[in-house]
Amino acid sequence: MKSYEVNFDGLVGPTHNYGGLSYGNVASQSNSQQSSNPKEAALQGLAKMKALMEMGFQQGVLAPQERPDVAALRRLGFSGTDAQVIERAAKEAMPLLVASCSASSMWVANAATVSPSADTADGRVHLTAANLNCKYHRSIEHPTTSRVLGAMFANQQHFAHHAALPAVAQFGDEGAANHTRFCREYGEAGVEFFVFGRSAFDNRFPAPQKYPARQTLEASQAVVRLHGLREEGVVYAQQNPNVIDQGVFHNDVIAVGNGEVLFYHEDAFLETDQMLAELQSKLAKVGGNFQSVCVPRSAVTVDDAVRSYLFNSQLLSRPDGSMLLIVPQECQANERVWAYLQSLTSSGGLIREVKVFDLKQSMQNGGGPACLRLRVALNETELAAVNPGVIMTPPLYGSLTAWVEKHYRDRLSETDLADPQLLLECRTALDELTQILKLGAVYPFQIN
Ligand code: SUG
Repeated sequence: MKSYEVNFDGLVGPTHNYGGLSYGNVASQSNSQQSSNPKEAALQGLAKMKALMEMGFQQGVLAPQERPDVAALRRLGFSGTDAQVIERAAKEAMPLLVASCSASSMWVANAATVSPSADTADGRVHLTAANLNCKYHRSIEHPTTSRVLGAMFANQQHFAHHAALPAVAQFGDEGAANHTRFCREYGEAGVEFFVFGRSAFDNRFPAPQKYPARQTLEASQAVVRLHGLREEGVVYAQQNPNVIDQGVFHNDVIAVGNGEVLFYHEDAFLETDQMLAELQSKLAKVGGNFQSVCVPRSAVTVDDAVRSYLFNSQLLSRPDGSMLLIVPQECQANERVWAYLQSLTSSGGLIREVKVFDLKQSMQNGGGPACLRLRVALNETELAAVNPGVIMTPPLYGSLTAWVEKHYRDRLSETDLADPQLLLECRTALDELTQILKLGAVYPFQIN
C-alpha cells in the first residue's frame, strides 16, 4: 500500500503579534513590541503550503485558535462581559492580555507528537497533544488543539487521541519539535527519535544554566508508553544544554530528519556517537540504512544556526529518492550558511536542492518552515479517512487566501490587542473558517 508524509501547516491566526513571550527564544525576545502584519504572515504561510502542494507533496492545514482567549482571562479572575474582561486585563495586567492574544498555535510542530500506525501496538496512528507548559501563552493551546485534531482525524478505527500530559514542568512536552522518525518507507515500521532537554527525576542528566529546557525525558517516555511503541523502535537523546543556553529552545532549531537521514549540527546533542550508533542499529533491524549529515561548527556556528534557522528546514523526499530542503530566507542572508548550502547541494550527496521561502513574519517570533508544520505519516487508507476539508487543494488555497484578505488586519501593535473589536473580528473569521475546513464546532465561542 502507498504511504505518505503529510505536512499539516498551521494557518496563522488573526492576532499574530510580537509579544516577547518566549524567554530562551532569541527572535521572540528581540522583536518584542514591534508591530506585526497578521495578513502578510498568513499569506506567507499559505504560499508555502501552495508551493509544496504544487511540487506534488501531500499538504494539509491546521486551523488557528480563538484569541484573545477570554475564557483563560476569566480563569485568572477577570469578569464582566467579554469586552469588560479585555478592558480590565488591558488596564490591570497587560502581559496577561498579550499572552491571551498570542497566535502561537501557528507553530503546529508543537501541537502534538504523532506516531504512525506502522510503529504502534494497536496499528492505529497515535496523537498526543503537547501540554506546552513551559510558557503560559502556549499552555492554553492544548484543549482547542485536541478538538481541532479530533475533527481532522475523527475516525477511531485509524486514529487514537491522547490528552496532553499532566501540566507540570516535570512533564514538559513540546510535541513534534523534539521528535523525529526514521524509516525506509513511511508506511513501514521505523525508529522514533525523542530528544529531551533535561530529566525531571534523574539528576545525572545535566541541565542548561541560563534558558529553560522545555522537554523532559519523562514526558517523552510517557508519550512512548501511550503510543505503544516498541523499545526496539525508540531512541532517546539529550540535547546539548550549552546550545539551549544559546537559544536552541527546541531540537528542531538544530537538527531535522526524514526517511533514513538525520541532518544535524555538530553541537546539537550529548553522547552523539553512541546515539548515532543506536539509530543505525535500530533502523537496520527494520531494514533501513541510517545516514547522517553533520554540519561542523567550523562551517556554521550555533549562533548562525539560531539566526538563520538552517535546521528548522523541511527535509523532503523526492520521487527519485534524493532530498530537498525548504529553508527560510534568513539562510540566504547569512553568508556562511548560504555557502554551506551551496557546497552541500553540489557535493553529490542525498540533499540536492534548496528552496527558499519568505516567512519573515513567523521567523521574527522564532518560527521557521519546520515549526509551521506537523508531519503525519499515513498510508492510503488512513489518508482517505482524514477529514477531506483540511487537505490542501487549489480551490481550498483560493478560499483561504480570500478569507485572509477579507478578515485580517495588516498591522497590529500592543495597543490594538486591547480593542474588544479584535475579538469579534477573530470570532467572525473563525466561524467562517470552520465551515471552509468542515471542522464543525471546535472553538470555545462555538461550544459554550
Ligand atoms: O514556542 N514563539 C514560539 C516559537 C515556536 C517554534 N516552534 C518550533 N521550534 N517548533 C515558542 O517560543 C513567541 C510568541 C511571542 O513572543 O509573541 C513564541 O511563542
